[in-house]
Formats: sequence, C-alpha cells, structure tokens
Amino acid sequence: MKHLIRTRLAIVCLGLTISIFAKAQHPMSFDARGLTMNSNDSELPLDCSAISSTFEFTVHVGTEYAKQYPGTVFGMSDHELHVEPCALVTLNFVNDDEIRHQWMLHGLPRYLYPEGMFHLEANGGESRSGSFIVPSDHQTYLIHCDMTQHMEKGMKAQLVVGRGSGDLWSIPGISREFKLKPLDSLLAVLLVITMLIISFLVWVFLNIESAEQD
Ligand SMILES: [Cu+2]
Repeated sequence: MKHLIRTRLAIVCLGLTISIFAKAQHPMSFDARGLTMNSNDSELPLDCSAISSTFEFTVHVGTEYAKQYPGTVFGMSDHELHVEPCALVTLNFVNDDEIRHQWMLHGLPRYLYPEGMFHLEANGGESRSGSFIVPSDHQTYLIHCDMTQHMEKGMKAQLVVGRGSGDLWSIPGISREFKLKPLDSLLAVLLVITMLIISFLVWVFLNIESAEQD
C-alpha cells in the first residue's frame, strides 16, 4: 500500500515538475491521458499581419485506418490536410488504438514553436486538442508519429499550406514509397539503355557465330 502511494506521489511530482519546467520553456500541458506541446492560437508568425482563416480538423489514428494501405500497420483518417497561409488551425486528435500515438507537425518557425514543432500525444483510447498558426509561405509540412517504427509503418501525413511545396514521399494514399532523386531516375534510364545495347550486341554476335558455323 505504502509502495503504491509512494509511486503515485512520484508520478504526480514528475508531472508537476515537467509542467512547471515546460511552462518556463514553452507551452505544454501534460497529464495521464497525453500531452499537448506548443499550442498557440494567438501569437502570429512574423510574416502574418492577421489570422487569414480558421480550420478545424478531427483526425483519428489507429490500425483501423491502415487497412486500405498495403504494407502499413498504423494509419490516420487523414493523411493530407489543406489550409490557407496564416490560418489558425485547431487539431482534434483521437487515438482509436490501445497504444500511445502522436500527431507531430514539423517545420514551423522556431522563434514561435520550439524545435519548430507542434505536438499532440494521446494514450490508447484518449483524445487531445491543440491549435497552431501557420506562416504565410506556400509550404508542405511533415506530420508523423514519432513512436518507434510508427512512421515507417504508415503514420506519416502532410499539411499543405496554400499551394504547398510538393508532396513528401511515402505518404499513404498520396505519394510513392521511395523517393527517387532526379539523378537516380536518370541513372535508371541509362542502365536500361545500356542493358538493351548489350543484349542487342550479344544477339548480333551469336547470330554471326551461328552463320559462320553454317
Ligand atoms: Cu503512433
């Protein structure tokens, strides 16, 4: 019993310490159900004079949403979100699984979002909400779950602000699995042409040989 009380006390102290520390560093709320980090619904990015529009999304995550994408284990109900530049975005994150998941957005201005990140995390069966304001650039931002192997197993998405800056690779239902650099594509074409030329030369050589034998 004493051990249980001591453990609970330690968890509460840890939570309080993290909350106090986080408050001193950047906005973060933390409890037994999950955490919200760097939520911001009022401070404008330097390149925005006002909030242009507001968007609210509810994104569910879990194994259920991976079924339609072969080779994945975890998925999201939305692997792509579109918003306007300088928009205020509210994200309601619902974890339908029994294990912990995250909705992490990268590439935001670091002067406003420490590490350039907005982060929601929900324990199994829990939900979490938060807001952020995007800059004015037409940009495509990475969204993922940072739990080990979750991104590789399907928990990858993108936020397209305005016209975006091109699809990220390996987004289920959006882009192909592996990124081919332009140079890789060129090398692949050259390799195929070389193989065709070699095959042709071998065929000619074999024909000459058999003609000589006749
Ligand atoms: Cu996850």
